[in-house]
Amino acid sequence: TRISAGLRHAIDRGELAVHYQPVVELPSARIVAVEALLRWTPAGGPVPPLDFIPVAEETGMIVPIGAWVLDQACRDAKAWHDRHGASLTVNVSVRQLAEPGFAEQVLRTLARTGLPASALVLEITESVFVGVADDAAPLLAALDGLREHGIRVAIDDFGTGYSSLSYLTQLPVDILKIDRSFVPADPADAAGGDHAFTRAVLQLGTSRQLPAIAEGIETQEQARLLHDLGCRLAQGYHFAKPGPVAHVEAAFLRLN
Ligand code: G
Ligand code: G
Ligand code: MN
Ligand code: NA
Repeated sequence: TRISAGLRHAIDRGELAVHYQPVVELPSARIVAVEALLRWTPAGGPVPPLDFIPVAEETGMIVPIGAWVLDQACRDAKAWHDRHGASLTVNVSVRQLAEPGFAEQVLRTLARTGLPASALVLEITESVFVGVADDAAPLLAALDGLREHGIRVAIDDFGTGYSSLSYLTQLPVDILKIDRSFVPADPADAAGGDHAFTRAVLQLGTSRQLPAIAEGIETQEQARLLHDLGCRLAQGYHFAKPGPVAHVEAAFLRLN
């Protein structure tokens, strides 16, 4: 396809860029981390991640592209960690995690860029952890190896993958990212049954010391509701949209 053909040259042609979206603490809205989000702009104009990332995964191109993202993001985040103590979260596909030598690659990147392991969070989508019992074992082992070095693991899009809450207690994870579909659009609407799930996840997080990040916070009311429910970390357009390095620097000046 056109996408897979174009992706093969995307790195060499300098068409890839990493944007960043702040993760903030509630209620202060100070930035405590940034999420790296890949952008691809070939000659014809930008292609949305939801269009090209699945193709990159199917073709295996996500392996070199993911390595490029990690390197770029660690270099950019080094300064934010030095100046503000901010962490970096990077999305990792199961295809990358399954690659032999992935853990070594991550450790080499940290050594090269000077970002400490304690400042790196790898985001894995919840689907990696469900319904793949046998094939999952080596992936979970790879995650555990990284965690032994102090790298943290977050479950992304949590709540969309149908894993039971109790199953969570067996997974090698440090952070839950509550998918934005579970954040009530209008907190004043008492019919919003979404509360129950969010509340349960936050309670589980408290009992197991698993911090949660609420995604997709678009209004002050949502931020207040999540804080009232006991959520300490949030991300969303209400605080800052994803943007290039200069955009993040401005957000640090505005919020920290
Ligand atoms: O930035 P945006 O909302 O358009 O991202 C859409 C999806 O693309 C998100 O689910 C996100 O996890 C995924 N994504 C963004 N950047 C990367 C990346 O560098 N690697 C992988 N594997 N997924 C990414
Ligand atoms: O799957 P993942 O959580 O990695 O996807 C992150 C995506 O969510 C990014 O593409 C980003 O652009 C998008 N995003 C971030 N904040 C908001 C928000 O407040 N509202 C909506 N609708 N999307 C958001
Ligand atoms: Mn993510
Ligand atoms: Na998500």
